Amino acid sequence: MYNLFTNSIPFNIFGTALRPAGSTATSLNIEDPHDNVHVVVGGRNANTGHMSFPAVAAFDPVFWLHHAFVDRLFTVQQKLYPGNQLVDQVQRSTTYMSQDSETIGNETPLYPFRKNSAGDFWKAGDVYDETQFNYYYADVRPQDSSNTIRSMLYNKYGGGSAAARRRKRDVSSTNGTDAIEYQYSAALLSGKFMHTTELYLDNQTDNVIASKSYAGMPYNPNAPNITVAATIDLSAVVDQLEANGTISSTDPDVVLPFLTANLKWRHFLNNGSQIADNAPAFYFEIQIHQSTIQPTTSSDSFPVTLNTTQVTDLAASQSSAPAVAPKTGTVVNNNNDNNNSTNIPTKTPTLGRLILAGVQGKRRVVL
Ligand SMILES: [Cu+2]
Repeated sequence: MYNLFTNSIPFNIFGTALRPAGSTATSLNIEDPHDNVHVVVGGRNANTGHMSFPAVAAFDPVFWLHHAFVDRLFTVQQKLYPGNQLVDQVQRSTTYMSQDSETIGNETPLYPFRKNSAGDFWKAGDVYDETQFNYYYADVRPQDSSNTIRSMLYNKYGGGSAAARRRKRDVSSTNGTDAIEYQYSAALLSGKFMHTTELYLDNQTDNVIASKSYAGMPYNPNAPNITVAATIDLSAVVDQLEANGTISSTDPDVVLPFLTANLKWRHFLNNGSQIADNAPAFYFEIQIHQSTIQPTTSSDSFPVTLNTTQVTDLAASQSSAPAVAPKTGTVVNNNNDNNNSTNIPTKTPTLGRLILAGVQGKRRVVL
């Protein structure tokens, strides 16, 4: 969560998980944690409740709690990056609310939500200010400055965690000695179906080190191939590996080769079955990112990313055997990973995308 806000991300990337295959844009986006909660609450099997299924999720009262939280996150984003907001995007399929090829943006009516007795519909551009609806969030108040918001994020989302402190290293630089911090994450590109990806080391499938769940429609091999991005933070995993002696340090020259050689994954559909990386209409790409961070010196400022190294694409050499085959990655340096792409095509092929539409435009839609 902290990384999502400490990086300045163009809204059309921040606001959606949609990415074209092979995208070099950052995998950070607000739909990613949003999806996780749907499946964590609703379960990842077929008979475990409403929240995992977009078509009926809003029948679960916890849906409203969850989407109020997402709404709060948008308020945080607005406070930190004023003016970085919804831009026009082209719809790429027909849904209840939108037509294929329709341009959607701040002036698009938000069916079926009418705002007055004349029958006008709310539009995204109408609803950036939540106080007009007589509410605000206790830790993102109208009078709070961006400094106050940064402090709130630092205190609530781990800018000063013990794990982060352990990764700090003192390194000499041209200006003397600086403290730096290494962060590790897995950037995933995956199919936009309800599924869960589990990461584990070597072939220890009973020892899942991290997982990511996607809310969406049940897998359909005949559906359009749509790819979505997610990020799994691995910094705590790396710390644990160092603590138990599996790796000798958390330095990149130790960690990146280790993860490249040992990180494995598998995907489960909502019926409990496994799905291969290269199944029809599915897609999978995994990169390891290592960022060198200059930590904050005060809680109301953000850390600075000094550079990012990317091990790409671990899945390419083992696309048909997700659990067992060895794989290799190619190390590239990418010092400007967050701003490479600003024109992400929009697709809205399923009802699941209605929720995405709500995510893309603050308070545009709630289901
Ligand atoms: Cu949702």
